[in-house]
Amino acid sequence: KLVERLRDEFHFEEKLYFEGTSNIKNNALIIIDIQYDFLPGGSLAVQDGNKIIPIINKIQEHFDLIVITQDWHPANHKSFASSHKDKKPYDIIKLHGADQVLWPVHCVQGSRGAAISKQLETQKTSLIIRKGMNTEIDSYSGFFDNERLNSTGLAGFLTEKGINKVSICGLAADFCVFYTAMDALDLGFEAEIVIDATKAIDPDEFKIKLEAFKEKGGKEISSTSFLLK
Ligand code: VGL
Ligand code: ZN
Repeated sequence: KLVERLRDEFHFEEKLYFEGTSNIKNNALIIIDIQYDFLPGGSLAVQDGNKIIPIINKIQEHFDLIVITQDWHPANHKSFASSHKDKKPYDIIKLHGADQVLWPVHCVQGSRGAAISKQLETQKTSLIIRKGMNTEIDSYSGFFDNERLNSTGLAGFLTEKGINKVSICGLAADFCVFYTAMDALDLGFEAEIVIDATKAIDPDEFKIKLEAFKEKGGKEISSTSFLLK
């Protein structure tokens, strides 16, 4: 597993990083794409997306390490319907051999829609990972682009910080949250989705994907279980 390999490569002292620390110290919070375009009024708004922000703000105090992701596309990104002739949002095309949902233009680099919501508390955030910059390839996961050609460096960062478990929340549950969570498991992290701190574009689709995540060893957790700690 990558985590183990990185541990070896960085010569981590298991003692220093893993022993005697509370579980939560080894547990990072990954907040996915709380950007205006995914919030009510945005171009790819997730219904009630704004309602999870206070919950995300509340659980942050239970984590020592917090990472945010930010969808960050060039204006001519191939995941946009507008980049293809005679296509409309939510059509599905083949892009480099793989199915690609075409989206409305969203999270264009430097635009207001791409900005992280001011309602999200970010004082405790150590790292903002940007993704989706390659015009040709979409990037739902915070770890890799959809073709796994490029890593964002997030796995190495987390591993160097002694993280072995990630809790994932944010938008959208059925895309960026789900694929980040699946990649976390693939990379050897324990992973859980904070179920009341995420909202889906298509809740039915998310139900199916959540089952696949749990089948793979992922967990579903409620924010209330942190608040009880
Ligand atoms: C997302 C679709 C396109 C997400 C990003 O954040 O879930 N979904 N780009
Ligand atoms: Zn996107």
